[in-house]
Parts: sequence; structure tokens; C-alpha cells
Amino acid sequence: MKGAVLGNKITLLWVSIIWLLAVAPLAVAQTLRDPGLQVSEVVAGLSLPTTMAFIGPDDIIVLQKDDGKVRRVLGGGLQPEPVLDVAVDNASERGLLGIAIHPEFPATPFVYLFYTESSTGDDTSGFPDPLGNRVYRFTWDGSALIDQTLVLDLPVTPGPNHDGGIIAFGPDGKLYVVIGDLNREGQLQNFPDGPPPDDTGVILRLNDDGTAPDDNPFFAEGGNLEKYYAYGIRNSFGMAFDPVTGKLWASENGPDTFDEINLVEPGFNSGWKQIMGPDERDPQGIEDLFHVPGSQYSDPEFSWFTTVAPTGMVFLDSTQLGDQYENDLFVGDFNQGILYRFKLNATRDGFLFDNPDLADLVADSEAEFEELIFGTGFGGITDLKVGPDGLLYLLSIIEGKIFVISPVPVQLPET
Ligand SMILES: [Ca+2]
Ligand SMILES: [Ca+2]
Ligand SMILES: [Ca+2]
Repeated sequence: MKGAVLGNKITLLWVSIIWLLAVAPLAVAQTLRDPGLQVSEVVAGLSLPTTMAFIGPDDIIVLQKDDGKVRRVLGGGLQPEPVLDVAVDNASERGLLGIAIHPEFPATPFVYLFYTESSTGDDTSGFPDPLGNRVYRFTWDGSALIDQTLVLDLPVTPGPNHDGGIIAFGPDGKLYVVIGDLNREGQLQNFPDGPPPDDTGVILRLNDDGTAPDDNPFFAEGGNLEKYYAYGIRNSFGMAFDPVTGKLWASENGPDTFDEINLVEPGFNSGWKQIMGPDERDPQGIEDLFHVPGSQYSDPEFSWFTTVAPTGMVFLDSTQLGDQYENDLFVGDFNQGILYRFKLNATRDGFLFDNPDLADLVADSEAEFEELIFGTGFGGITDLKVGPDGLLYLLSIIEGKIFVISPVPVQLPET
């Protein structure tokens, strides 16, 4: 009896130690290549944060993937109580995934959330099947999100991965929503004889009430197609609008090769599941793709040959980090916690690279993407945002932290 109790205590101790080893953040320093810039921690203690949005200066809303809690970071302090707690299914890549603030906020105090909604009213993890991947509109009342209204109901099975989940308003005032292929093989995955369009592997473009704008690229096709802006997308955790051209860019996640960054024109077909990466690396060509009238296939503007799992992306529409970075594209990755910087060309439809081995727009090795590394050690980046202060904010799902990149303060000489 005594031995059994002791045995249990030892077992518990070992469980605790193993748990600590498993979850204790490694002391990885965040580093930046530019010695004129520095990294600071804004807040810690978040649980698996996926995305964030500013609702004011020093006022950030952050989503937690697995418990469906919407947290508020006010003046650098994590508020103890969530501003909302929704019932999510959190299996694999499911959970509380995306946030968008209405472009007229706060006059129009709408906040949109994308999450995998559980079917029990409590948080679940794969069973029973969730209700769907859904976008809801809420009203911000100054301290909480209230008045839940369904805007978009998307599929969730089989998944459980490739749920996408990033949502964002464009400069056109439309709501863009990305969902991955959920491991389906239909026409939207470029199987012409497969099941018809089923709201997977697409970027949707919607009015702020969830209806389809009549200037969408496939609006004349009717049915589900009228909501789509792009298709043939495997999965994505990043969308950003160029502040100069207004055009949409998105990151896309390859299976084990060819992560992509794409300029997403209206009617874009990214090629999955027939092509990942540039067409010239694909033996089949583009003849076997599913062609919706008004669609066009185009190659990625950049690919990592070996996948890094790119996630959040943002254009730095600010000179606060120096004029040389204004309107450059920043992209985070999940696998290594690397922050990448891409310089755009004069026509802003591609990137400028120094290494001649990048002339093929594919980083075939780490040496080839070396010049793109802006910072390291961020431990699984999930989101990037430019704050109202013009600084660059990073969200780390592994560290459970928000970081900010700012100029190193100028040291005045002592007199
Ligand atoms: Ca919850
Ligand atoms: Ca593609
Ligand atoms: Ca190359």
C-alpha cells in the first residue's frame, strides 16, 4: 500500500518532469540581422496563439487555438479574463484560427472570427465531428465580443488538417477568407472529373454580411463559384494586401516540397493537386488542371523547395524601421521561427533577389534563402502585424508570446 502510493508519487514526479521538458520554452535568443533594430517582448503567457489584431494603440486581440479563448493585451498586460470563449474542435490544425476587424471600426464595431465550431457546446478534439469551419461576426462593446452572427459556413471533414482560417479585409472593403483542401480531391483540387466545387482549397471574397459581391471573378458561374476569388490552394496561413497596389498576396503550404508565395490575381488557380511550385519543375504541365471560365493558372512568385511552413505575412507600410524596409513583405515560418523579408520589384509583381541561384524563383537550399532571413529564434511564428505605431509585431505559437521589432534607441553622448 505504502509502496504503491510512493510509486504513484514517483510516477507523478516523472510525468511532471517529462511534461516540463516537453513544454518548457528553450532559451532561444531572438536575433535580427540589422544591428540598428531590436526585439522586445510585448507579452507572454498566451496558450497556442494563432492570430492577432489591433483594435487600438497598445490594444491587441489575440486568438488561442485549442481553448477557443479570445484574449486582450492592453497596454502590454494580458487581461486575465478572455473577451470571448467559443466552443472549438482543436484536432490537428482545427481551432480558433482567424480574426478580421471591420474596415470602418470602431464606428462599425464589427469583429470577425474564423473557427472550427464543436458540436457539443464544449471544446472537443476530433470527436464527435465538429459543426463546421465557420466565420462569425461579433460586435465589440468596449470590453467583450457580443451579438454572434453567422456569416459563412464552410466544410470541416475529412481534414482534420488543411483548414486555412486566415481572414482579412482588403482595401476594397471585402472580406477574404482562405480554407485549405481538407484532404479532398474535387474539381477545386484540379481533378476535373471529381466532385463539384465544395468550398475547399479556395480564397473566398465576400461582402461584410457574407454575401457574394457581383464583381467576383466567377460570379457569372453562380452556385458556390460566385463566392470564390481563387482556387487550387492546398492550405494557407497567410494573406496580405500590398499597400501600394492593393493586390492580394498569400503564402501556401506544400506537402514536403514547394512552399509558395503567390500574387493572387482575381480568378487565380494555384494548381494544387496537380502542380506545387513552378510549372517548369512539374512534368505534367498545366493541361490537366480544372479550368473555370475566367480562371488562370500562374506560378508562385517564390518557392522554398524544402518546406519551412510559411505562415503569417504582412507588408510593412511604415518607415518606423527605416526607409529601406518601407512596403517590403515580411513572412514568418512555423518550422524554425525564421522571419523573412522580401523586397518587391518596381512593378510590385515579383521580388528582387541578389543570389543568381534565385533567378528560378526557388530557394533550393538554405544557402539560397540566406539573403531573405531578417530574424531568427522566434519559435514558430503564426502571425505578423504592423501596429498603429508603425512597428512590426510577431506572434509565436510555441513561445506563447508577442514580440515587437523596433529601432535601437539612439544613445546620446554624455556631455
Ligand atoms: Ca472554449
Ligand atoms: Ca501553386
Ligand atoms: Ca534556385
